[in-house]
Amino acid sequence: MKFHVLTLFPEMLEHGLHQSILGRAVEKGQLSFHMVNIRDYTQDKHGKVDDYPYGGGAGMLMQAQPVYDAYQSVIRENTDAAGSQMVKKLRTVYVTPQGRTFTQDMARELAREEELVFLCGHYEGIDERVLEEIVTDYVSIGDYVLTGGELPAMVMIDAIARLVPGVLHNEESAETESFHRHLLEYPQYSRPEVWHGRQVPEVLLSGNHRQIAAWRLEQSLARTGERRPDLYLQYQNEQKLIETLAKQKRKYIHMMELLARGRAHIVCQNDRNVLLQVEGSRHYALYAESPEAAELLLESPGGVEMLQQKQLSLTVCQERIRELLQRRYGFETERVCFQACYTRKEPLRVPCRKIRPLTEADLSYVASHCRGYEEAYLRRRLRAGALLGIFTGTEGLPTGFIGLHEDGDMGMLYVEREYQRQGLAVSLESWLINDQLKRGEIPYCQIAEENDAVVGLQKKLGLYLCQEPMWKLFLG
Ligand code: 4GO
Repeated sequence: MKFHVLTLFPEMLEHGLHQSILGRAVEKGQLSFHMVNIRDYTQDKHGKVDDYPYGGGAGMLMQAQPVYDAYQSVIRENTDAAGSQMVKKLRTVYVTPQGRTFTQDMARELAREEELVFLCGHYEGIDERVLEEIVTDYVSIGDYVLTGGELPAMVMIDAIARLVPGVLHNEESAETESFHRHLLEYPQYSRPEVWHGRQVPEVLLSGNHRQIAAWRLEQSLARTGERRPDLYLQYQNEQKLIETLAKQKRKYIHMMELLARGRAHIVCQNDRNVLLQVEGSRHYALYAESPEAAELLLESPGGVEMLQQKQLSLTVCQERIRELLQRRYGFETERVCFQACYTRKEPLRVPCRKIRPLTEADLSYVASHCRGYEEAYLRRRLRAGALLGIFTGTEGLPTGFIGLHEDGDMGMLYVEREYQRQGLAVSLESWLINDQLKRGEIPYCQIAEENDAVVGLQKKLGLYLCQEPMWKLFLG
């Protein structure tokens, strides 16, 4: 991932961002930082970049022209070598106390971009006109005023960069780490076993992983209740929703898992009716106990905001609600699926174990056998280590693959024609199921109506097929 930073003080970021974990990621080529000194773009012969504000008032403002030209240098560098006029639109973040407050969810969303531009103001700020032309996102790190945007830009870049696959050392990608949202981390201890007369909690020395996990959850709950009662209430609310959905597990497995895995947040809710948004995407899921309740939800602020979006997808699991959404809001049915979930705890036997994650180097192979998905999407999934290949051929090429979608369902299953009927699909899916079980997740998939072969495979592996359909609706 590449970060461009427009600033009057490039050294401030240059130094800070090349240390420790981020510095190592730069060396490994996973991140790159490109600082642009706005002063290099002034047309003033004394190097001046600021001037007095019209209408009077304290301090100086950064002028539009140098900021604009610095921005253009980044955008132009992005056009291809042939000098094509196609200018890539990059998300451009202006760090300002007037922005939306930066959160972990926002960091996740921004981490999906391949390139980002940060604009740092100084003095009293920047001429409004250039902001109107180049800024896509106004973001703040909190309700306080600083002398410049450099520190907040570094804060955001750090939070975003650590989510880029491969930047953190641990094998588990940030996406698959099983951390419960809305809960603070449990306390941790390292050597020595006794320090200042304080013992490391006994259970952590026991080697009993189940007990350790239970103790840590208990600690997280107690700590969150004590230190962040606001988060604790959110957590309790989500747990209640999960319990409601669990009463119709086969039907609402996707919503349960999205919540349980921390992959979605609640857009709006009244009582047990809820609209979820898959983190950092335009995918939504609706649970409502009646068409009236669905309507009430979509007429509430979060719902209205969703309806104003373009190109959104929404899953519903009730015919009458689908009809209402079609009639009242103009939703169209994109496809009908049947969900299947693996609700047992026992891992499956994997007959062939020649399986390993695919990498970005396999992009063209995957893309050629995975029609209907954008290349950028497949690249992101590959980077996240979410695609598994099976290698039973002779040439070191995969003979099939399977993947985990961004919103949590298994899919993208493919086996080369001449390797079919040898149990490769069974091995791939069993492996992926076991992987999810280790993280305490319930594996599930969404099968298109007509796909008998895939339905057969799910039954064979012991997944329960939901008899009622799910509709993926689309609003253009
Ligand atoms: C961002 C920028 C605070 C934040 C800033 C923040 N202060 N809370 N100061 O994220 C324009 C000139 C804004 C100085 C800058």
